[in-house]
Amino acid sequence: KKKGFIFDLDGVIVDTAKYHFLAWQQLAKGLDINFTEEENEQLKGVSRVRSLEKILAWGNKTISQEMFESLMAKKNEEYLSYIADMDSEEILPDVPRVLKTLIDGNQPIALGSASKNARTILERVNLKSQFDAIVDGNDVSKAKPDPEVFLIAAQQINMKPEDCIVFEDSVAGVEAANTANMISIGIGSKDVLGHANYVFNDFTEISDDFIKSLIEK
Ligand code: B16
Ligand code: MG
Repeated sequence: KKKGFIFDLDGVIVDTAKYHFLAWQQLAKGLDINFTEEENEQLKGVSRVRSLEKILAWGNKTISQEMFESLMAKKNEEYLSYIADMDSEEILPDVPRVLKTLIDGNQPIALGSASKNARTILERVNLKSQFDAIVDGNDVSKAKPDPEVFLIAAQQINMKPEDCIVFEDSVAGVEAANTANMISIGIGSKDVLGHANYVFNDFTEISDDFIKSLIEK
């Protein structure tokens, strides 16, 4: 039997949320906006444009379109400087084991990320070759919670949505997977991801037997 396994990137394969946080915090500081880690939590899975809109709204700021574009570029430059130093040591625990189990079982694997930097990051951590398809922020017109990113990923690995399983760390991403009619597996806290079909704190809690049971379903 075959199932399509779709992985989110930030927060699932690597913890880049901390780098997004540093870059957004720097930007907020320049605008005299206080930006907290709790607010950063709400930016997980959210596109770059939408993230900046939210930060400006929290800080009660309005800026010109030109300024908006230039801040987005600045944020990304800063973020890129952090991810430039990444290597495979930053892959989250047991992600390589689960990928290996899937590859050994001939299961199609795709990436479904909101990030426009997804390919760069996968290259940095040396995982790009493990994916049969990569769909990221450059390929979609509608951001999570819209299911577009996962539906395109399913199409690219020739799987029906109902035969796909999505690993996600964000509220918006789990919602996107559910709307796509896929099985959603939340990676993180049950309190935040209670709307997922299954929730695990991280991949160390996901056994090979569990993966096999998903394939047999
Ligand atoms: P970029 P994911 C998302 O990635 C991040 O969770 C989110 O915090 C970020 O703003 C978004 O990518 C866009 O990233 O600025 O690199 O295009 O979790 O969907 O893999
Ligand atoms: Mg994520």
